[in-house]
Amino acid sequence: MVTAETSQPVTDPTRIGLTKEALKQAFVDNLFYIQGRFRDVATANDIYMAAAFTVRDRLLARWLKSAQHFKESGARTLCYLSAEYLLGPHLINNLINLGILETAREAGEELGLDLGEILATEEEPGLGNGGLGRLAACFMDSLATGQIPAIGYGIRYEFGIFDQAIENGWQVEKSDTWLKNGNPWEIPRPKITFPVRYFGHTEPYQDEQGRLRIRWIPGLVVEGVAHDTPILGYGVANANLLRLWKAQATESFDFQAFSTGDYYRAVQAKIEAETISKVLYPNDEPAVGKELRLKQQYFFVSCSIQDMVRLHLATVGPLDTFADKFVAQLNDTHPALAVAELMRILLDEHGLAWEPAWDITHRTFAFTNHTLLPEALETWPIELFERLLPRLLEIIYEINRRFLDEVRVRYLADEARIARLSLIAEGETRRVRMAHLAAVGSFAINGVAALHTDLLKTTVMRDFHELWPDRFHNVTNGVSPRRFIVVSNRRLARLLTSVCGNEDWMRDLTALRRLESLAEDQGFHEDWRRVKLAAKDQLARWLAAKTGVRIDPQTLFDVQAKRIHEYKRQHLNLLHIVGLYQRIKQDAQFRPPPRTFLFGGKAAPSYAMAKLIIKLINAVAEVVNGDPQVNGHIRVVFVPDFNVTTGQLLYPAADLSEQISLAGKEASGTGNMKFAMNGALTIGTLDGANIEIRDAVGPENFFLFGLTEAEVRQRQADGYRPSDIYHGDPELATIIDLIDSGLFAHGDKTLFRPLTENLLRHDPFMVLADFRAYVSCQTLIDEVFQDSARWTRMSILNVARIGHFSSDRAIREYGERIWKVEPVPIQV
Ligand code: 26V
Repeated sequence: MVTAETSQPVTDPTRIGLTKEALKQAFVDNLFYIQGRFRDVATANDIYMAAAFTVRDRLLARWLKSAQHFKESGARTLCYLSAEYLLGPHLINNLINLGILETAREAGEELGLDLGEILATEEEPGLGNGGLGRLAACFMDSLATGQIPAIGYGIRYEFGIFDQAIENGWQVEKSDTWLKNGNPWEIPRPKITFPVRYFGHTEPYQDEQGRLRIRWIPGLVVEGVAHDTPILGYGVANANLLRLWKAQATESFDFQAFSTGDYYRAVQAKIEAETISKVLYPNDEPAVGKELRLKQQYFFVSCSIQDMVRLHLATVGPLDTFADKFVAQLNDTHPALAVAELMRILLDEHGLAWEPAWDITHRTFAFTNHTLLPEALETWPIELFERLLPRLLEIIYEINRRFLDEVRVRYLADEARIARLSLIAEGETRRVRMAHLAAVGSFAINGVAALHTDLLKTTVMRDFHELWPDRFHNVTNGVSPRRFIVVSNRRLARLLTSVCGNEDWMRDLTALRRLESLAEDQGFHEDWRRVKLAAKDQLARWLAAKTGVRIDPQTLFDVQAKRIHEYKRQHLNLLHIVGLYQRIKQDAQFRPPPRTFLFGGKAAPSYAMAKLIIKLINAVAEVVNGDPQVNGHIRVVFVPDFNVTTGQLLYPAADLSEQISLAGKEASGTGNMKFAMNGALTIGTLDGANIEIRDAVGPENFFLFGLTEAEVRQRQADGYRPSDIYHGDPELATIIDLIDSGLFAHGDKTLFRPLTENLLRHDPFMVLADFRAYVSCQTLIDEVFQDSARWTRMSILNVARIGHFSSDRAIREYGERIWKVEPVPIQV
C-alpha cells in the first residue's frame, strides 16, 4: 500500500491489518499511546476512543489513496453543498464497510471487551434537523460506495440538533454536546483556512490593465478552518472527504486590537467569529431576522467555493475548465449564495469578465428543492443583505438585471411575470428570493419524488418551468441500506444474506427480489416473524431500561417517528387512539388486536403547536396506560430524543409505519422507505414518495387512505369547513369533546383548546377531512394483522420490492442524468 503524501508503503499491520490479532494489537497500542491509559484505569470513553482510532487508521490509507488517485485521474468531482449532515454513529458503519464487524467483536471478546458497549458510547454527530440532513448523510455513503469522487462541504457545528427530554409531558431542549469527549473521526487542517468577509462597503478601482474592478472592504473578516472526516464506501477502498468548516477569528484581527491594548475588543471579535459555527438552527422555523443564519450560510459557502477554486488551480489549472472538473449540488437554498460567491471570486479575484464568469458558474451548479411549504421558502430582507454582504447583493442585482432582460424579451414585457420571476420580491420590505437565485444559477433543478417534482413545476417554480422546461428533473430520494438494514437490523441482514446466498444485496438492493419466491413459504414465514419479534423485544428492553415504560412485543407496534409538524399529522394518529380508547371502555364486544402506539420526534423549539401535540401524546399516554380497563389492549408511548441512534431501534421493530401527511405536503419522506425496508407495512396517503413506494410494493401490500392532492385542492377551492365534518360525525365529535373535557389534562379544559379550536375552525392540514378514511383503514389493518400468514407475506413483499428506494439508485440517477460523473475505483 502506498500513501499519497510520501509515496512510501505503509505496511505496519497494527495500522492497516484486518485480522483479529492486528486489531487487538492496534487497540492496545492506541489505548496506551493515544489515550495514555492502562487498561485497568481506562474509562468507557478511553476504550471507545482507542477502538475508533484503530478503525480510523484503517480508513486513512484508503482515503489518502483515493485522494491521490482522484487527483491523477482528473475525474470530475461532485461537491455536495449542504448546511446539514445527520450522520449518525460512525464506528459501527465503518466496521461494516471495512467488513470487520465480526472480527472486531471477537477481538473485543478476547480483550474482555463488549463491542456493543463500545458502540453505545459514541455520541452521534447530529449536524442536521431531519430529512434533509439525513439524506445528505445517505448520499455521502452512496457516493463512496458508488466510487464517485466527491466532497461533502458543510458546517462543523459545535452544538448539533438539541437533545430532547420530556418533562411533565412537555418537550424540553437540552444542548447537544457531541464534541465534549473529543471526536476521533475528524482531522483538523489548520493550514486549510479561508477568510470570509462580512459588512463594510465596496469601491470601484482600475486594475493594471485599466479595467474597472470592484473591491470589497470588509468590516469583519472571519476564518474558516477545514475539519476533515473520511467517508468510506461499503466493500470498496474508495473513501470520500467530508469537509466541515469551523469558524475562528483571524490572527491579524486579534493582533490589531492587542497592539492598541484593546484586549476586550480582541476577545469580543474572537467570540463573534466563533459564534458562526456554534449552533445548528432548527430548519423548520421561519428564518425571519436571523442574521446569524445568513452569516452561517455565507460562511460555509464562501469557504467551500474558495477551496474548490484552490483545488482546481492547484491541479487542473485554468479557470475556464472549472465546471469540467467540478459540479456542485445545492442541497436546498441554504447554500444558494454559492452562485453569487463563485461569480464574486471569478470577477473580483480573478478578473474574469461577466459572460465567461457566468458561463462557468451556470455550468457548475445544480439545485434540489426539498419543500413546497410557502413559509419554508427562504427569503432575506434586502436591508440585512446589503449590510452583511454588500458585494454579494451587487452581484445578485446584476444577475437579476440580465435575467429579467432575457425574460422581458421572451415574454414581451409581461410585467406581472417579470415581478413573479425576479430574484427580488417587492413589497413592504424588499427581499432576496433564495430559490430564484438557485434556479437562475443552476443548469438543473430537481424535486425529490415524482409528485413533488410535478407540483414544483406547476406551483412554486411554475414560471421557471415554463421558461426552462428541460432543466427540471425528478430524482426520487433513497436511503442507505447499510445504515438502515445492515447497521440497524443485524438479524434481518443475516436472514437476507442467507436467502440471497451472499451479501451483494447490500450494494444492489434490487437483489432482494429473490425473496418473492419465499413469500408463501411457511418455514420462511417463521424465520421472518422471529426476526421481527427479536427487534421488537430489543426495543422493549431498551425502552424499559431507558424510561421504565413496559411494552409487550406480542402486540402490533404502530410507529410514527419523524419531526413533529402539523402537516405530518401526528394529531390524526392521536384522534384514532382516543377513539379506540373510548370504544374499548364503552363496548365490551370491541376488542381489536392489542396495539402499542409509538411516537418519536422533535418539535422546533419555537413551534408552539408542535409542542402542544407532544404534550397531548404524553397526556393521552398517561391516561390510557394508567387505565386498567384498557390495559392489555392499547398502550401509547412517546420515545424521547428521536435521532439516528434511536431510529435504528425503531425502524426494525415496527409492524406498521405511519406516513399520514396531507397529500401534497411531504416532499418525499424517507422514513417511509426506512420502515418498509425493515418489513413494516405502511398506512399512508398519496403523498411524496409514498405513491412510488405503493406502486413498487404493490397496492395490495400497502394501506392507502385519504384525499388525493387534486381532491385537497378541490375541497379547499370549494371552501373547506371542518366544523361541518365534526357535526356530521358523532364519533369524531365525541373524540374532540373528550380532548376538550379536561380528561387528559387533570381537569384543565383549556390546555388543548388551541389545538382543537384550530382543527374545528381552520384545520389547514385537513385532519378532519381524512379522519373517517383513516379510521376505516385502521380497522382493515386490525383484520389483516390477525391473519398472520397474510401479514407476513405482505411484509416480505415490501422488503423484496423496496430496492428502488436505496440511495445507491438515487446517486446513480444524479450521476448519470445531472452530474455526469463516472465511478473511479480505488484498489487497496
Ligand atoms: C422548513 C420549514 C421552515 C418554515 C416552517 C415550516 C417548515 C417545514 C419544513 C422545513 C424543512 C424543509 C427542508 C426539509 O427538511 N425537507 C425534507 O427533505 C427531505 C429530503 O428530501 C424530504 O424527504 C422531506 O419530505 C422534506 O420535508
